Amino acid sequence: MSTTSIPSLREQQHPLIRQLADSIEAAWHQYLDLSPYHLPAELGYVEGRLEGEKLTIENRCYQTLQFRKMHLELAKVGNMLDILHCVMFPRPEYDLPMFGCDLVGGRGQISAAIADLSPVSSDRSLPQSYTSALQAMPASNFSQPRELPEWGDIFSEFCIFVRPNSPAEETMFLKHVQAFLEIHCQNAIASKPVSPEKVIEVIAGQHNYCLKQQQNDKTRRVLEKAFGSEWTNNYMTTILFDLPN
Ligand code: 18B
Repeated sequence: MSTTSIPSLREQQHPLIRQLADSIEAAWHQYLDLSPYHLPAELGYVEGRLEGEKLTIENRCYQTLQFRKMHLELAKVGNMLDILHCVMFPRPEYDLPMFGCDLVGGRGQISAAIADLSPVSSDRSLPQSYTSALQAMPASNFSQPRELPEWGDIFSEFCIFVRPNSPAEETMFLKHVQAFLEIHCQNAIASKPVSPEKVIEVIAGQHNYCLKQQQNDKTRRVLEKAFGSEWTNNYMTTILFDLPN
């Protein structure tokens, strides 16, 4: 697949965001057979103003046999805030967890780095193949772990949520996410469609995931200040965390 635009924002982002964006796309291209996913034209590239600073959003989206939508978003608020947001939404016919990742930084420091493979089954467990692969990963020890907000009960026991405080910790985070992606893509391409009963359970799990993510006030506040509440609500429910049918 060819890429249609030069990633202009990427070069201006914090190095960890740039490296992670590159490595997410590299894993997608390496393991998956990508088709384009068309966002509404006006939402592929968006500009607004936040406290006198320009807010720029750049979206990349693909789909595959197993994923209805794979979304990589880079956002930048002047020189204050750099953001990477990524979610892989499996098609509900496959019993696959949600890969999600968010990096938020400003003035040279990443303040929040989170990545997870989040369960969607009703007992909140991951498929066995994921659990064994994730348990076999070398442990990553970060000096500044962060506490999840209340809505964060969607995340798995393997979730990392940290403030990386050195280049070594940034690299450790990057490697950890690369391992998540490798495990996820390899499991996804080997997975088979599930029964109609299971599909219903997966849809319910994905709904819960999206509804909880929509409760992230920190995301909402940034977008609202630049684009207003109506635009933000629409963006959070149709682009960032749209529910599966
Ligand atoms: N998010 N994040 O994606 N968010 O989208 N994000 C923040 O240092 C944006 C996801 C998550 O402590 C912060 O505190 C904007 C996914 C969690 O209450 C800001 C966009 C996941 C927190 C933003 C965006 C996810 C968090 C505060 C759209 C996980 C902590 C930074 C481009 C898989 C929440 C800080 C808390 C924080 C902003 C998680 C500013 C605008 C996919 C748990």
